[in-house]
Amino acid sequence: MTPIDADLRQRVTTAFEKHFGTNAAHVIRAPGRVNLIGEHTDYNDGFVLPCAIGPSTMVAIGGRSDEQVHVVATDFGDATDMFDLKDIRSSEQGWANYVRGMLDAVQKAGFQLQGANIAIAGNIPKGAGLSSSASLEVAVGQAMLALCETDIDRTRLAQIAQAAECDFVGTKCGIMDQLISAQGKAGHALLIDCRSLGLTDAPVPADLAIMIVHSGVTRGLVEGHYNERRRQCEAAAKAMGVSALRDADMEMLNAAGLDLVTHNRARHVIGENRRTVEAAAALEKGDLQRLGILMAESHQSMRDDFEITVPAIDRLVDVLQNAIGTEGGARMTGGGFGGACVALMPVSRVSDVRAAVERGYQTPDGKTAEIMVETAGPGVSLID
Ligand code: GAF
Repeated sequence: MTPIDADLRQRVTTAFEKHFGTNAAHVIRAPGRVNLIGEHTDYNDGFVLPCAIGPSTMVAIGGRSDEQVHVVATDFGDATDMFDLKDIRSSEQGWANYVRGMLDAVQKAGFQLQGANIAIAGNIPKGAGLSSSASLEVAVGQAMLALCETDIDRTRLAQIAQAAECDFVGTKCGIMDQLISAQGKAGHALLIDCRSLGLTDAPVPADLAIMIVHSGVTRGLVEGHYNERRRQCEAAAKAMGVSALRDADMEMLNAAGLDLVTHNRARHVIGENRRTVEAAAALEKGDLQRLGILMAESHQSMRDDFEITVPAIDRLVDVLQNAIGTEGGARMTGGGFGGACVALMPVSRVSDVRAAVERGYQTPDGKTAEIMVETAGPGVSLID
């Protein structure tokens, strides 16, 4: 366990003991993720290339003799929640809906649950586009099933977590975030086929650094924009007579006569699927030049065709790309409208690139950006 994980474990178990007066039965860790390339392709049945990262959410859980669930969230000032497993409704506290939604979805998937006490602690920066919510869903689901001594296939767990987010929280997300949090593999990114849910290992070379830089623009209340993009993609697929944009190509798109905005949204997805599959091959070959070109094209497409970047993010990507040069690249990562950028480069270049970001980029409130250098880590696991 890393020292940071040990701190988080200490925080979550201490909160559990303080709040519930006993020791937890289990502690579960589910990681955040960074997507190397393949944005807004998952809900179009396409390809994504994420890896799990070090920052995570931990859940400590213990049983109760009734059918209630009592929750304490250390990252929200020890806010609490309480509900009955037989009657789960939406809460006014945003964070609580991920817990309620997940347990509702687990039950709807046919699993029998028991009452529980739950403490939550996380260290994934919120609003950074690094999947703090998916990791919470996966951790809560896995913790509850561990408490109930019930095994679950990890892909199934991810599907249930996705259903919780779509049906209970209301963001019509794809499967990427939940699946990589559940299935992540140390030292690897995963090329995920979001139609078959097939996972192909994409080893991350030991001398390749994964840098994540938070723009300081917090993603918040973006469900509306996100769901709108999804509707536009579905409309484009329908107009071309295919079940998802995964099955469309540029020839079909050019013949479809779509309005400009819908055309551009579809063009992003068609190009991004091709780039993602190519990037996985380039990563495997250690071809950093090609990776850099693909990442630059991906960013440009998110900026101009999918229109999900913001000016601060574009400036940050510019600084990163100039500092990195041709060996590696940078792009916005995640759903968009703020959050973080991902940059790939030889490990030997990290300190120069870090210095360039510190010199050349300020967050909108005038601060230095938070920079993380991550290695690809494992998916959800039982810590205790
Ligand atoms: C968010 C969603 F949750 C994912 O499913 C994915 O669509 C991503 O945005 C964009 O690639 O993280």
